Amino acid sequence: MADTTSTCMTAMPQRVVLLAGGVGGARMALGLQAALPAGALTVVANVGDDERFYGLQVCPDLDTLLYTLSGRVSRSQGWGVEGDTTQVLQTLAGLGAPDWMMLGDADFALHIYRSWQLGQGRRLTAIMAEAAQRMGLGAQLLPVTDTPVPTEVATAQGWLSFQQWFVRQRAEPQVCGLRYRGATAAVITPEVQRAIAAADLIVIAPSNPLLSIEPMLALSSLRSALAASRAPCVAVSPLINGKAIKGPLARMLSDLKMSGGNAGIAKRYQGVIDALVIDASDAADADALRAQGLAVLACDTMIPDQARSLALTERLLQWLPTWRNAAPTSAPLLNKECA
Ligand code: FO1
Repeated sequence: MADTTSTCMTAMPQRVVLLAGGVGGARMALGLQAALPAGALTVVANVGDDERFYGLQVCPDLDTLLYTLSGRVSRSQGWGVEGDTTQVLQTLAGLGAPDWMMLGDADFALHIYRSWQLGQGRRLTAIMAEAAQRMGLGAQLLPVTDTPVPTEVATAQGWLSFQQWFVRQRAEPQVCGLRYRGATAAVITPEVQRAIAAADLIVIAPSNPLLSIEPMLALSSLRSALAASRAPCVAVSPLINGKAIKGPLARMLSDLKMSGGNAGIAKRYQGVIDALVIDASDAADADALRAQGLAVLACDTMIPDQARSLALTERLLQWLPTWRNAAPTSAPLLNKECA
């Protein structure tokens, strides 16, 4: 978090860390990758969504980032590989085996490769770095930790993994709790530690706070690294017109009786962020957020494609040097790991 009395960014940031989940995070990453100098962007990805399927390690957020930043992502889904075939899954289904998780053939290959490499004792960080290099990414892509920290959803049927709840059960069971299992013991990797220590800007993507960002912030070592950083930390709100555009966020917030709107987002990131970018449709929220000590930019935050993502990034980078009067917030965010 920045000492905003002394921070004045005048030049293009040279080392930017983006904390990101899946689809929303990947779109933000695309704009940053295009706008920043080569090698300036490090994306730190959530691994709470990871799932074992046929004994394979599936990492939806890391893979969505990998496919998006390498230009391979399915444009219609926002995840998976564009034009991928489904021979393997269809063959499994014909054998009466589970097919609830839609994995294309090329995607299967990545999971086979990753699981084989993990079985050889390699770290997830090293495997993803190699995949990113071979796929020609212009950014560094890091899992927040090499330790499994599965996000689990409490329902009337008991605790479900996130993918079991979201994909297999179509997000239908009512949510009565969330936990980030193992997060209190897990630590960020040395690569993430170094990237944050060297950063001159930290951005939190417009990803789902409960499912993408907080599973990472539940690692106390990430909070400590962010607190020790002198770089400004800016979150982009995932809300448009005060609501989540799509996905399970709105439903979860209401099931868990958590306050919504941008005030709710600011509260969730209290003590971590110095500034919040909100959509122009929510400009009326700006004064109340500023009164809490946040710097606020209201602009178009809808990023359906690379052009709009680049426009948002450029707007954000232009605005950064002007915000130094914002005072930092102080109270830490509570760890919401539930029993
Ligand atoms: N989302 C779905 O709605 N249905 C699926 O069958 C599905 C499979 C899947 C496989 C690999 C992958 O990387 C992502 C996949 N997703 C699927 C998306 C994923 O469930 C979510 O978008 C993220 O976990 C939320 O960040």
